[in-house]
Amino acid sequence: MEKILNYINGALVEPINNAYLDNYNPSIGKVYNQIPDSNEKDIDLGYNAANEAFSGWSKTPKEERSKIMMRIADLIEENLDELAKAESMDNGKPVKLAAHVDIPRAASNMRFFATAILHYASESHEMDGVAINYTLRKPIGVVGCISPWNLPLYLFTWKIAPALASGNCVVAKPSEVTPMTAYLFSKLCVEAGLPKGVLNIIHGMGPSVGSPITTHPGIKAISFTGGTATGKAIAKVAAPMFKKLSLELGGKNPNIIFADCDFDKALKTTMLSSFANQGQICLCGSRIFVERPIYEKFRDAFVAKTKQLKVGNPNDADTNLGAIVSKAHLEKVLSYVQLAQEEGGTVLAGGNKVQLEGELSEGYFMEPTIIEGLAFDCRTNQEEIFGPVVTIMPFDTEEEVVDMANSTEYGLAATVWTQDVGKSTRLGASLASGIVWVNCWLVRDLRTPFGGVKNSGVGREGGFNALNFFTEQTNVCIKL
Ligand code: TXE
Repeated sequence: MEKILNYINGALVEPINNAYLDNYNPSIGKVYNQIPDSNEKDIDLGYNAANEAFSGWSKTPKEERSKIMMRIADLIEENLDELAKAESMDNGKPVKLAAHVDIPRAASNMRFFATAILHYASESHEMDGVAINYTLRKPIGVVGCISPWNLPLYLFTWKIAPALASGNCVVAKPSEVTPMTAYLFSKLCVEAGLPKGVLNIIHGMGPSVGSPITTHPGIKAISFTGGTATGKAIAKVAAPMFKKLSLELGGKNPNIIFADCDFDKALKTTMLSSFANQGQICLCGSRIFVERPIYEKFRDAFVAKTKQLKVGNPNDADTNLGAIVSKAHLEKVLSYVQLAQEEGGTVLAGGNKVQLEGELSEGYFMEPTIIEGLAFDCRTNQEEIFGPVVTIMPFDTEEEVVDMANSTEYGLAATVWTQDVGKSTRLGASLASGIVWVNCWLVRDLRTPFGGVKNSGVGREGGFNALNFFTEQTNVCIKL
């Protein structure tokens, strides 16, 4: 059985303890390769390699760093088919989605930060003939990047690219649930000539690999995307060590549909914002609020379209939903359907595990699910489910829907459908959310601030925000 390897000091290596974990293909429900079960000793090796490489990499001219990153981006594109198939096999998502979204975005992440660093400038403050201040922005040193399973290579590169571009060396941990594309990526880094030690990718579990990254005294900044509970645990250990922290956590996003919307566009995009990637995107709109005059019309059209979605083989071009990422996660998502019914909800579509045939008979498939009749403040409407399950509710006034939308502990993304500019600007201001999309969803300009408020996270990624995060400032004041 194929073994995934760690990438430390420029080489692909076995974990020190030679222990491995099983890696499942969620579409067939079977182990298909093995992943290093690394521990703090491998983190020490990775850290030492990164620390050694730092002086060279941080002094490498930006243009040179940029060129190497651009070569990695080219290699991602040249290997798009292989990467997309690997992502699908590891995560369960349709190959088509990985080929159109995940892998192209990984290349864009590398290219975006490879060029952003060339345009990165810092401030100067002149004091009326007294002195002039200028701000130097220096790389931090060795930084840690920890990423989740839902958009594996996409989110992994979203962190690594700005860290490397700004001259840091990295110890990175992909999710143990979806390690494959990070492994293939490490091979591309070797091929592209990334100097040894600049990036170290170490595989394994959260407690044995993620935790030693967050507690390592030499790793001065942590960029993390994942669950809110894990984010809380990381903040607890990293804050007293005065580490810089960027936390991208969960969401329970409202999708607000006013009666004056472009109905067809709202419906078409709601299909995606509800069920893309089996609903396993932290930006998915899982609470749908529809203004009462169009509630029944929208609900019926949405239910009819959802029933037509194909849950099936991720390799088929006409598959809309592939497998849920793991057995444990499928069980968690199904338990929320049960909870919703206990809380008085009615399942309008889906609600069940899907039993496919042949090779896929043991896979973790689930119907896209719509639930009606729940109070906005019940558990189903407050807790992150992170699967193909949405709730739908009517509303009467703008004030009421803003209150319901803002009622959760999360505040990552919101979507608003209206033709009224005044209403959209009012909601843009009053929704407690890091991102508000009006008449669209998941339209991403990589320069914009990305992140959430409340328990959805701390800090912002994207554009110069990410370069600011991965640099330390020194103000130099010169007396005139
Ligand atoms: O996340 P975890 P999981 C949410 C979603 C999902 C839940 C759990 O609700 O159901 O999180 O998913 C590493 N110190 N999101 O289990 O556990 C872990 O190995 C350091 C939202 O995947 O947070 C993995 O690499 N690291 C989300 C990463 O943290 C630790 C996307 C994320 O794992 C660690 C995915 C520790 N103590 C899930 N424990 C989003 N916002 O995009 C675990 N890890």
